[in-house]
Amino acid sequence: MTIDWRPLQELIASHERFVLTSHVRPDADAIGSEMGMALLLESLGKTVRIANPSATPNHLKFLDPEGRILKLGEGIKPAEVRETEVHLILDTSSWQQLADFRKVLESTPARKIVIDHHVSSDDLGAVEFKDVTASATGVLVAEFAAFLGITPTRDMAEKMYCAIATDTGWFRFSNTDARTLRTAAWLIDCGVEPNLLYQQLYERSSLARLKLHGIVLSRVAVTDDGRLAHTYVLQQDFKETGSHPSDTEDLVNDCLTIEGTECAFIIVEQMSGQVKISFRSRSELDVAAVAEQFGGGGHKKASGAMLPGPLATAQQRVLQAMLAAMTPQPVDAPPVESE
Ligand SMILES: [Mn+2]
Repeated sequence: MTIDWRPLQELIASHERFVLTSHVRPDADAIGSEMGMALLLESLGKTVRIANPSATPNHLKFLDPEGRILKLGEGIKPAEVRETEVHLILDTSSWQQLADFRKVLESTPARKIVIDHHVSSDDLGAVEFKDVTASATGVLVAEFAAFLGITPTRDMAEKMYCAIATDTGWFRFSNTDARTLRTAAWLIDCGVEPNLLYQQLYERSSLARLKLHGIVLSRVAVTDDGRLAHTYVLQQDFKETGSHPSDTEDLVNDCLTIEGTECAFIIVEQMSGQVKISFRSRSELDVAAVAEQFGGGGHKKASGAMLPGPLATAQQRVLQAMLAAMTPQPVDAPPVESE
């Protein structure tokens, strides 16, 4: 699929002031695409502001060293956001994902544009530049630069590269295609040094986090012939290692690196005594349906729920629910007699 970028080129040529926005809990594709697009528009002499419904997470602040991305309601008021000619929405086309920005966007006099690669889609009243076959919004931003005949500066290219590299799990997810790698190669030609960005994105753990991972991974248990892996985190673990609840991210994914695993969950004890469960699946098992049994929800392959403690009781309940939801393992069927 190729996007016809001409209408966007014309829209940009005929307007001066732009606001860029992305989704709640922004990831590196959101932040990288916004920053890359902002630098691109500024190279064309445009005035650009960036405002999001959530603050930029600490680990992505290196993409915005000057702190120019503002949070709606904190760094920038809704009335100030509306003072623009064009409102450009990147990496989402869902009202839900825009949270508090919905009101602003519904009442803005500005022209609205969406650049996105997600399947889920609401009518935002925007001109859409959408390609669900693109691995990242960063790919689309880079392709737009190429369409304009602009060679990204190193700075611009780095933002786009981070967007693409993270949405493809550093080029290992199934969405990684030749187009992704061609775009990445072009950005490297523009000065990107991938190893430096990899360090920024993935090699800035604290010692406390690493020690927490050691403890929690040493507890991983498998059941049902290794198809289900699970582990848990106690409040005591945070105290002992000096780590934080956010340091438990990715641990459930690590459980799925064991050969033969189809699904996994992790239980994290909360200060309140409740427990938070994160579910993952890489099989047909729909873990959103399992999470819903406990009042939670999410996606088919990643979901979560909050249960009352104590941890051991919650663990038994969740284990039973997961085992019940998993399809029985195919056994060697006896030869069928023809009728
Ligand atoms: Mn994305």
